[in-house]
Amino acid sequence: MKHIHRSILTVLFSTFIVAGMGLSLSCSAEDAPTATGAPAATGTQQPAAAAPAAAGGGASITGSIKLEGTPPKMKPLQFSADPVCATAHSSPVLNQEVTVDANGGLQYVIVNITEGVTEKAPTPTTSVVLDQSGCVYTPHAFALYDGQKLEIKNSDKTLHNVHCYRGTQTCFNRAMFQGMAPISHEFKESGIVKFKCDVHPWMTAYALIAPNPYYAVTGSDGSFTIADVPPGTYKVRAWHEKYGEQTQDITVTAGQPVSLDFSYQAGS
Ligand SMILES: [Cu+2]
Repeated sequence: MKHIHRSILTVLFSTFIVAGMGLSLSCSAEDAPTATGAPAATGTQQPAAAAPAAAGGGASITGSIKLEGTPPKMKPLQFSADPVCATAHSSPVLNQEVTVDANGGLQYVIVNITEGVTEKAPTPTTSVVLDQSGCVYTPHAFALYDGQKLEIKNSDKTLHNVHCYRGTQTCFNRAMFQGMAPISHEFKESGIVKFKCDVHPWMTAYALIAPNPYYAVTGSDGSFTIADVPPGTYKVRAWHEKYGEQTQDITVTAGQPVSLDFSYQAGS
């Protein structure tokens, strides 16, 4: 009895702390997310989904990203700290940090053009959705166009907090209670950000706030396509949460799809 009592107190105390963080660490007004009444028009962005298409007359950049060597073995996530998380899964869920297929295709690599784009494409009116479901972020890695709205949902019957980092700096930190309406956030700066839940420390996700509409995230086979890139010479970057970034220069000619592959070395 004593034990149960202490557990309840611990949960209540944690809830209080996280709720407090939500109120006090919401950062500057510029970075503070706002609550939305209802899930508005949303566009889901799955891994490997193409970015919004720009004007025609260009060509696609298609490639594959491989992890060479023996990939590190990913451990199953330990959900036991929260019964809601533990009962949400009937089979083990592996840590998604290094997700490779049988051919070494590396998933969750964010690929984008970092230099050479001169045009400014319109900002998509649809939101990109980040869900918290089964105490895992979905998707694990994604991208959105600078100015596009990010909608964050809590589909779980438990408390999460969404702690966004840009490097070591907090971009926002919001508690999301069970049943709470989605929150919406608009980033003011391009770059990579990380999401983490302080209640469930295994929960992490990464996003690129892209400075132009030319980006993609590799799918489960390590492939990606950046569609409708106008003719020009560009620097293309691949970014992975563990293996870091690589860049290559390419030239796109109208009507001629370009192939561009990257490879990382396991153990590096
Ligand atoms: Cu959580």
